[in-house]
Amino acid sequence: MITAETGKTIQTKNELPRIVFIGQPNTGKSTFFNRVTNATAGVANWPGLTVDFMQAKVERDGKTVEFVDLPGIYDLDGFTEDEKVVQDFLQQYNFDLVVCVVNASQIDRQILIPLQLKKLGIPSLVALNMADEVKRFGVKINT
Ligand SMILES: Nc1nc2c(ncn2[C@@H]2O[C@H](COP(=O)(O)OP(=O)(O)OP(=O)(O)O)[C@@H](O)[C@H]2O)c(=O)[nH]1
Ligand SMILES: [Mg+2]
Repeated sequence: MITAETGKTIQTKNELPRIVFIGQPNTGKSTFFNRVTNATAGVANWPGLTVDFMQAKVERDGKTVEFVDLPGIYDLDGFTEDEKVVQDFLQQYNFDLVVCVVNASQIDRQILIPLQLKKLGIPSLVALNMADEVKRFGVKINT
């Protein structure tokens, strides 16, 4: 069973393992995040950043992990406000894993961020979401 605990403050050194959700807008990051954290996440104000993020601590098998849901972006090197927020987050905070949520029916248009994460050497995995759409569109994925 997963239990989640809401917190208003964030530590800047991660004593807890921290997992961060990144990806293009509308790929299902927040849906995934809410599912993982039991939809009890709290909004936290991160010092040095202009927007609030969802964050939640999840306890499982006696271990606590912190999850953070970041805004959707198209390009880790981009110049929009949200892209700047994600860049600042990755530069200013410690994290242990980035989960890049991808709409699996649009991999050709969404592969940029996973490749950028790889190039930066950031520990990350790609979550192929929208499996129902993949099925509906008859897309075949060579994982
Ligand atoms: N068909 C389908 N829809 C999904 C799936 N996962 C999420 N959605 C829907 O996709 C829409 C966007 O989901 P969000 O979780 O808000 O996406 P997001 O990546 O957090 O979006 P931003 O915060 O704007 O970047 C919502 O309507 C979800 O219900 C999925 O696996 N299949
Ligand atoms: Mg979201």
